[in-house]
Amino acid sequence: MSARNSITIATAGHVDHGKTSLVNKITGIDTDTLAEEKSRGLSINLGFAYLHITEDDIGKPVDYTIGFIDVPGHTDFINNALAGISVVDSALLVIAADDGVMPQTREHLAILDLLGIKNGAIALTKIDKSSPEQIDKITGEIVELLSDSCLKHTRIFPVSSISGSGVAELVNFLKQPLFSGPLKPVIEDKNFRFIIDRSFTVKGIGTVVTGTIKSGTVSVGGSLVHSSTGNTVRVKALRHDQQQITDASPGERVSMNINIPQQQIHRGDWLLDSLLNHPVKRLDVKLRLLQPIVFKSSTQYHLYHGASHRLVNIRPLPKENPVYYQMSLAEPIFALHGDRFVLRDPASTRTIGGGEIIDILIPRRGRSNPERIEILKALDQEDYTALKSLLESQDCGLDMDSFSLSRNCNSDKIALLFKQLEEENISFVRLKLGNKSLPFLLHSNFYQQFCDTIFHCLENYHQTNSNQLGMSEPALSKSVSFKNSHLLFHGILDKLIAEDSIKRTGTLLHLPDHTVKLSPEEHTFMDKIRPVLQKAGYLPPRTRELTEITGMDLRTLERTLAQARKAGSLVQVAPNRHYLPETIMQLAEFTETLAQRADEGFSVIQFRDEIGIGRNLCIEILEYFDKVGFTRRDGNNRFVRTPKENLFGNTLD
Ligand SMILES: Nc1nc2c(ncn2[C@@H]2O[C@H](COP(=O)(O)OP(=O)(O)OP(=O)(O)O)[C@@H](O)[C@H]2O)c(=O)[nH]1
Ligand SMILES: [Mg+2]
Repeated sequence: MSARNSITIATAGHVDHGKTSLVNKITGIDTDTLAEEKSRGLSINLGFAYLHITEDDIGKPVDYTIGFIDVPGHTDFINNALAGISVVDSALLVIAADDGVMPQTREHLAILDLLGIKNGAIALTKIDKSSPEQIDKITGEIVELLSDSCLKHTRIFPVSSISGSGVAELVNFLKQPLFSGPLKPVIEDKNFRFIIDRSFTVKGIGTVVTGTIKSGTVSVGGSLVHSSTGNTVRVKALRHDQQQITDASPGERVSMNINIPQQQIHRGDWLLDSLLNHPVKRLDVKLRLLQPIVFKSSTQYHLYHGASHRLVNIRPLPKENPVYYQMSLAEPIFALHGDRFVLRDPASTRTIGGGEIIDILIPRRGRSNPERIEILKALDQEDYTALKSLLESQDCGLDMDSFSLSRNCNSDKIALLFKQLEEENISFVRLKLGNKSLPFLLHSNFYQQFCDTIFHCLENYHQTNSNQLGMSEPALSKSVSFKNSHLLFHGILDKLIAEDSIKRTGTLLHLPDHTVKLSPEEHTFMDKIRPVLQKAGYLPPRTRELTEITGMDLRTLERTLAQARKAGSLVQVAPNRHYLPETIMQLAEFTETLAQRADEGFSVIQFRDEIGIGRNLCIEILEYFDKVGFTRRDGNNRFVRTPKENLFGNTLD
């Protein structure tokens, strides 16, 4: 990884207070590049400039850079200012000594505060135009202004961009963090996120985007997802200011040459690790309001997040004394837990508040019930404490796929979190649920409670139904009154089955030592019909035909069939059709293979054509599969819901 060390600082402050002039004095670069900026004498769009430091204080060669994002102060261009300030960790608040604290000084400071930007400095500009008394007076005003802000410990540097007085001291202060060791964490534990603030086309090169790396690392040749189109892009080249580089890390401002048309790219888009390609339209947030506001559910407010701007509806969670709020967006956003944002009023004339995103994976129901608020409180903590609180309080367990997406934890971070839990002797089980890639965690106390109720329920069932092999999964779930998701119940059963604590035979669940004794007549019956059914395969004889084969009268046959079903020896698919459990497994395997080839689902006709049995019997088989939860019907098509082993288990030995 690169030995470069860099910080990015955004300017802030009222119009005409000397932000652009100061950046120019420090870097030698005029960031007002637009003709309109020149003619009006003010900044409109964001400007970018770099100060490269090649020697440290004792003359040793170093590769350090201070990147500046110069923002416009005029209130008309606040959108641009927000896009610039939202992506940095440090700020340079510029206040002119002749003018003092003005409306956008206050507003920009409030924004820095809402975004939690604590690093930076205050430049008191135009001291060449001001008397010492005036400078003292304004310094006093500034100290007062900063006293309850995040910049209260920040130093004030009197400077003149005309004479250059005070500028060297300011630069010395700004570059200190670069000299005090690497700014980046030793291990990067987050996946890659890059906020695009500009894009253009370079002849012979193609599309170039510039922006700031919010987290993770990137290398030339890497592949990323472009947020608003979902397209995969390849990083053809990387630059840090003028310098070609091979990789880059968090906090760095870089430009990337990528292989998608420039017209598809807008300020505020992201380039992301594909794991983070998850647009959302609802966010649960912690909000700090500058003044009390009663949000009207029909009114839209302006949300600034990263370099993006969206309209949102806001409602408190709950209505009385809320700390948390839910924002609903018409256009999706790529936000994650911990991201900061700023809110402006419906007319976008003033900043009304801002805060932190708490959750992006919002349940459909119960957005403000007490249980949900408890979850939000747990989530509103650093990663390990949040994980631990949720694990200890939630009997519905913890989906680590969701946790790691929402909080951008990479696999190293997840491994570290698990290690921390183990070190603290927090006992939990890992369940494999559905197609999730990370385990689902359940605290051992809850797991044990669930297991005890399941064992208890099966014992009772076996006692009162000794002639039945066991219960189906839905029946068991109902009888233990399992209130959490079907997927979790299934995961717990899978674990119990894997540990041989319970058994699944056909579709029936039972304790391992529970078997059903067939009467001698039933044994003889099974011995007789098993080879017949094996030979018949997918097309078993109907009940009536079985009377002929067995020589039994219909009533006796039906009674015997019912007993064989309870014992798990036969499966009834339709009123007059019984299969051997192993044939059901073969049918399920056939269905799985068919479904794998048909992304859009498969029809009865396709099923019939491939399996080569009559349409009516096909419908009976598929309806049976629907009923037991193996397949799902949507119009004319069917899909497989779960791997066959999850439902049909071991066939009888
Ligand atoms: N005398 C004096 N004039 C200054 C100083 N700094 C800036 N100016 C002048 O103040 C005017 C505004 O300066 P800018 O640097 O464009 O101010 P800005 O804060 O970037 O303005 P916006 O980007 O539009 O918000 C220009 O005419 C500058 O020449 C200074 O230290 N001393
Ligand atoms: Mg300017």
